[in-house]
Amino acid sequence: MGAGFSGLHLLHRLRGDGYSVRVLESAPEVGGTWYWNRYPGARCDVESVDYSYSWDGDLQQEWEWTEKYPAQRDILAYLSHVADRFDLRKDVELETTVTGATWDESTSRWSVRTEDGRAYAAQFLVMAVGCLSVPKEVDLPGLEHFGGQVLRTWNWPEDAELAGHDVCVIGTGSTGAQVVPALAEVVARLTVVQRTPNFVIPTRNRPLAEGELEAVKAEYPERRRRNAGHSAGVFRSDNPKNAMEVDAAERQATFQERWEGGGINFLGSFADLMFDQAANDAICSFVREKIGEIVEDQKVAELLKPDSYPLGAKRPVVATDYYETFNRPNVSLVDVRENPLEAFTESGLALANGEQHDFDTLVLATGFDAFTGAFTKMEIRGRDGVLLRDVWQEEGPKTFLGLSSAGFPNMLMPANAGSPSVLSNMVTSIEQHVSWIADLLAEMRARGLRTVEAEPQAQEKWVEHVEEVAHMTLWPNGDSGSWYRGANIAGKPQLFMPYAAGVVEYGKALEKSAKSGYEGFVLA
Ligand code: NA7
Repeated sequence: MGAGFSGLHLLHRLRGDGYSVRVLESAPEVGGTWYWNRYPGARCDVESVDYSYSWDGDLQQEWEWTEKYPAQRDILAYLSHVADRFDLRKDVELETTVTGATWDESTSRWSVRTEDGRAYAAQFLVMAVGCLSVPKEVDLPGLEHFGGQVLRTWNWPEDAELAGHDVCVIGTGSTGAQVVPALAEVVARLTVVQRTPNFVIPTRNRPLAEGELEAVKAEYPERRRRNAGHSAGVFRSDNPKNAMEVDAAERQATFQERWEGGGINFLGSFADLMFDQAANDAICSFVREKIGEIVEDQKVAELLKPDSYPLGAKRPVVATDYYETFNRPNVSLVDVRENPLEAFTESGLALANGEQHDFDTLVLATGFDAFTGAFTKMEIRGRDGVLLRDVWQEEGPKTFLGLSSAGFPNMLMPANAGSPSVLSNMVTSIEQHVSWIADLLAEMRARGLRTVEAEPQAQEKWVEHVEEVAHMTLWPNGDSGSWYRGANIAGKPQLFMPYAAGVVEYGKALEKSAKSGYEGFVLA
C-alpha cells in the first residue's frame, strides 16, 4: 500500500526479485506525502542531492536538482520520473483506497478490500503508508459556522487562488511555518493563529551553484556511504565538542556560524544538545535572542519565543523568512495559548476574551495522526480476527524493530513507528528497510517458509528499548505536545514512536537479527 518513496522502491526491488507485486495508492498520482502536501512553500529540509534514491547509479547521475533544498513540485517530478523510467506505473493502481485487510489462516494470505469494492489476495502486505499521511481530526470549536472557504494544507487544491483574500492560518508547525511566509506575499491580510511557538531555523535555500551538482555526482557513492554512516541518515559535519565544555564566546560563535549556514546543520552545533539540559538551554536562548533581533514588535517577538520544551522535543522547523514575515504590515499573530479560541463565527473567529478576527479563507495546518493514523483508519484483522486498531489504540504501535507486529503475520511496515523514520533522512531509512525486507523474503523463499511475524517477547523488549533510548535524550521532555509521542491528539496512547538511536545503531539491530536466522521473528 502506498506509492510514495517506499512503495515505489519496494515495487522496483521486489518485482526485480521475481515477485508478483501490486501497489495500491489512493491518490491519482504517485508521490505519497509529496503528492498531497502541495501547499505554497512546501519544501523538504534534507538537501535535494541526499533526498533521492541511491539504488540506481544512472538515475542519480542524470537527474538535475536545481536548488539546495527541493520544493514539493521538484520531489513530485522526480518520483513521477522514477515511475516512468522504471516502468512502475503498470503495477500501481491509482485512486484505489484500501479500507481493510484480513488475514486468512487457512491460506496464509491477506485479503485486501478497497473502497470501490475490489478485492486482492496477497501473501505479503507491505504497509508503505507513510508516517504523516492521515490528518489529525480537526478539533476546532464551531468550525461549521464559518461561512468562508476552508483549505487544508494536506490536500491543497491545485487551483487555489488567494491573491487579495483575507486569510487565517491555524498551526505553526513545519507546515504552518512554510505556508505562512509564502501566503503573506500574495494575500491581502494574513492572520496567524499560534498555540505553541516553535523553534524555526532558517533554511537558507538557494539555487545550486554552477558545478555544484557535478561535484556531488562525481563522488555520489562516497556521499551515500557517508549518509548511511550518520545516525540521521544524512551526513552532517557535527561538532564533536560539548556545548558546556567551551566558553560562552565559542558557544555563541558556533551557534552563529551554523545559524548563518542554515538548515538542520544547526542541530549539529554541539554533541550534547539533545542530552544535556544546560546545553539545550543555551541553544534555546540563542534562538530566542534571534527572534528578538528579527521581529521588530517586541510583544510579537515574545509570543513567538518557545519556552516550555527543549529545542528538538517538538520537531525542529526549518523555514524561510518565518520570523521576518511578522514584520510585514499585512501579517498579524494571534496567540490562543493565553487567550483560547472560543468559537468560529460566520466571518471569522472569536477568542475567549471577546476579541474577533475576521477573514474569508481559513487554512488548516493542524497536523497529523502521526505513525498510527494510516493503520488505525483501516480495518486490519490479523490472527483470530484481532483488529489492529483495537490493539494500537489501547497500547500504541507495538512492533519488533518497527517492522512487524505480533498477531499480524506477513504484514511489514517500512520506515514507521519503532524505527528511526522521521528522525532520519526518510529516504535512507526507506532504503535500509527495503533491502532488509527483500533479503527476508528471499530467505523465506529459499527455506520454503510461508509466514513471518514479530515474536511477542521480542516485541515487548523492543518497545521498551525504543522508549528507554528516547529517555536517554531530551526528546520526551517538556510540554511540547509533540506528535513524536502521540501527544498532539487527545486520548492517543503516549509512547515515543521513532527510534532515537538513529540509522547506524538501528542497522546493527537489523543485521543482528538477520544474521541469527531472524531472531525476534517467528518464521513458519
Ligand atoms: P504539526 O507539527 O503537528 O503542527 C500542527 C500545528 O497545528 C501546531 O502548531 C499545533 O499547535 C496546531 N494546532 C493543532 N490543532 C490546533 C488547535 N485545535 N488549535 C490551535 N492550534 C492547533 O504538523 P505539521 O503539519 O506542521 O508538521 C508535521 C510534519 O510534517 C513535520 O514535522 C514534517 O515532518 C512534515 P500545538 O503545537 O498543538 O499547540
